[in-house]
Amino acid sequence: MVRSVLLVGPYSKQGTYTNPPTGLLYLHAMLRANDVPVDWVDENQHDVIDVTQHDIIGIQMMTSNRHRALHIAKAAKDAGKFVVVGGPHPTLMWKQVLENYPYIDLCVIGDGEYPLLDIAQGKQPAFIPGVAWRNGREIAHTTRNLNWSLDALPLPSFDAVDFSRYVGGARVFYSRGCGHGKCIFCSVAAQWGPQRWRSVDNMIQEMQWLKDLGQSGFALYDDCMTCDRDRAAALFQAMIDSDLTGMWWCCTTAPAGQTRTASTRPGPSPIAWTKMPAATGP
Ligand code: B12
Ligand code: SF4
Repeated sequence: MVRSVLLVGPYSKQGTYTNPPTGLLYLHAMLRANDVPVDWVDENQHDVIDVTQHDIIGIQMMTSNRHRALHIAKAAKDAGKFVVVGGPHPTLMWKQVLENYPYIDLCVIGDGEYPLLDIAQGKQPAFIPGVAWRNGREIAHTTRNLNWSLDALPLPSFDAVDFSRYVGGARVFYSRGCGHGKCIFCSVAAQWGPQRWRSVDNMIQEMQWLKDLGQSGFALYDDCMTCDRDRAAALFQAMIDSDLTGMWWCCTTAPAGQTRTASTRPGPSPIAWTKMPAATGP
């Protein structure tokens, strides 16, 4: 039996620069494409969270917003719902989460699209890669399948976003993970595994669609955009060729040492500015 899902972005003090929550929109798109009834709310934009209308309440959880996420999870469980959490915190801390918070039924470990679809379609956790749950007194888990075919994912549901509520443009990802992955303070490698890329065509398709939706600015939020210099250059060139040269920016890293190459190409460059971590470890 298919169960309906409410996706929740809990309040997290974000400051004034805000983007639509791409992770939740990827989940939304996957469920929608498979005829699972789904809605999403973003508490950062003052949406009211009504946990009574759906069968499953799926909550995004970072370490920094976990207290708010736990509060919502408890309210959902009190309303008799099946409570799923995903995102960086449960990906890294699923055992601790399930041991301490009985009102959480299941944690998704890593990429959430396929596991959440399986849950909504009623599959038993033991047969779903990348989940942890309580099995009697034990905490059980399955190993995740790294999704290397990011192009196969439906594009995030940007058509379900009221962009006037956000200050920044759409948060777009060319890859998941970081090709450097060695900074001792950083959890990206543990969260995402090795860096996995989308194709240039798939990126351009998404950017073109966003442009059609009235969005000419993109926040390329990859953790290390220039860890693969050739791929980065190919995307920048395709953006120029496709006239997708509105305001955009990306993150990169000093160890890759490649930003200069990417940003000083001859001819018109769409680059606006890049961000680099101040400390990048060994
Ligand atoms: C955009 C971003 C931000 C934005 C928005 C944050 C937000 N609330 O979403 C801003 C700039 C505000 C921000 C701030 C901070 N951030 Co930040 N940020 C990111 C970044 C670069 C991208 C997030 C993203 O969109 N990813 C892409 C999408 C596709 O992935 P996703 O959202 O994680 O969703 C997928 C899965 O996680 C999962 N999933 C997610 N939610 C759910 C829910 C359910 C129900 C299910 C089933 C699955 C699921 O499925 C999704 C699809 O596969 C990540 C790094 C990264 N690459 O993920 C860091 C990251 C999330 N940030 C991090 C940190 C540490 C911070 C700060 C604490 C930094 C600081 N010192 O101030 C602050 C905290 C802000 C706050 N008070 O909450 C850490 C979090 C680590 C952790 N243990 O939680 C990350 C992982 C980076 C890192 N270096 O480790 N951040
Ligand atoms: S380069 Fe960035 S994403 Fe990669 S390991 Fe270092 S801090 Fe993390």
